[in-house]
Amino acid sequence: MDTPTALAVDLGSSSGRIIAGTLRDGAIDEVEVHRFPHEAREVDGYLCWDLDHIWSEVVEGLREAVKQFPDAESVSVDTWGVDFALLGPDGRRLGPAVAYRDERTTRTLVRFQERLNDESAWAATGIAPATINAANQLFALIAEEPTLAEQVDQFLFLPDYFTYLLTGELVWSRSIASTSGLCRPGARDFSDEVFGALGIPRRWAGAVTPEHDVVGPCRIEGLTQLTVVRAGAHDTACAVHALQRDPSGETYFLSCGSWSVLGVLRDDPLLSDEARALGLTNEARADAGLRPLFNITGLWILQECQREWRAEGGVHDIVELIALAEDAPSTGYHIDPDEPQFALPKDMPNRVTRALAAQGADVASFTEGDIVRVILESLARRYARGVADLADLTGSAPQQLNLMGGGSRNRLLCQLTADALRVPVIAGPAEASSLGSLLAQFEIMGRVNATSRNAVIAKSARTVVFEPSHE
Ligand code: LRH
Repeated sequence: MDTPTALAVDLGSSSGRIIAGTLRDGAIDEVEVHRFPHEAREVDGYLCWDLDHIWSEVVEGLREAVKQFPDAESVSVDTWGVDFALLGPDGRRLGPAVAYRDERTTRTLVRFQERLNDESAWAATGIAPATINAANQLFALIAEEPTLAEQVDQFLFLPDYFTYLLTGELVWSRSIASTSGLCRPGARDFSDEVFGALGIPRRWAGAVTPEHDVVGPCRIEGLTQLTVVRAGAHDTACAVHALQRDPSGETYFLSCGSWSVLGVLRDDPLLSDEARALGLTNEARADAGLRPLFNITGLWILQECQREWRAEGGVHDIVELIALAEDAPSTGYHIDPDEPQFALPKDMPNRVTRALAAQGADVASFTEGDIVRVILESLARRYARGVADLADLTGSAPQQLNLMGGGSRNRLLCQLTADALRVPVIAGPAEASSLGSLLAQFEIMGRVNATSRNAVIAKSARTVVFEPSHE
């Protein structure tokens, strides 16, 4: 087959995509075969993912993909970080899959910290302590639902859960495990110390294993021609795989979706007290090496405003909102996206205007365009601070910033970021996770040599350069 095709199942926290990629003349041509929205909903007092719905959309999308691309040979699943499914002794899923924004981990935080305080958690894992971490979620599960916990045989991180449904194989993939707060620094294995301190049975998980391998044949009817591989289980790890290395120095990246994941490529974790105090977290790449980064509440703030404005019948289309924000002069007021209230669902326009009013802004006159500008300027300022912090920690400032993911389509955000950083922003690819997944799949299947990665990315990724403006 001269033009092999691979399929990426790329699951984000608000939509899922099945993308077919065909390798032709050293470039990957992507076709979005299926896209579906999904969201966490409240079930019995917990905010939960509808994994059955997601799974049925994945199977439907893959069936459509093999119909359109009958020669498709491989598939890999990536998802957002930190969430997991529970399995009982019969291998079936137990209970709902609670979402990381659920507040159960806030209720159990004091008890968590009595067993593992922030300093010890950081020293044991190199991961920034956060209530969303799988470690916190498993602790909350045991604390709040002991009867359910007693029935648990194993937990699987979400991409590994879908890989299990596709193949019947149980795996704990390094890139996704690295987001959990359960691994030793560098994420080559789980930390027995952390499991022990939190009272999480160590038998609930197997060994962490490196990705970029073949898992096995797909066992789902109609899809048995596909070889299931692990290109990268964590969506951000896939996005980072689609990154062209910066020949002039450190490669800095900003993966821009609901989260703004701002980091740098390294071989070793950054574990200083300074890194801890700044909230750095050392996550793993899918091939090898690490990506020390800051997980910043990102376009979620804007998405939640859009949701609210849509419900109220206001302007909510993203293209229209960006155009309004471009025309609106700066208000001079900003929010701090790190404030925990901006990571919560609901009531976002009020949260933003309340924070601005507290600084003295006359928010009564603020339009949607003003609020969008405030949010985007605030994010750009936060990125500039994060880049400066990373430069201090690594001793090397970036010559440019690769801004990938959906946010790369937001030209105002790209321009404001270039202005705030005073370096060019290379915006794109927008579908970075799927490109990274497809590229890695071709490497795993022997279709692309790792040494020609940069060349394939250069030919495949659509990018636009934003130069800092001179004012
Ligand atoms: C982005 C992301 C991010 C975090 C979050 C929970 O989709 O994967 O890297 O881990 O989800």
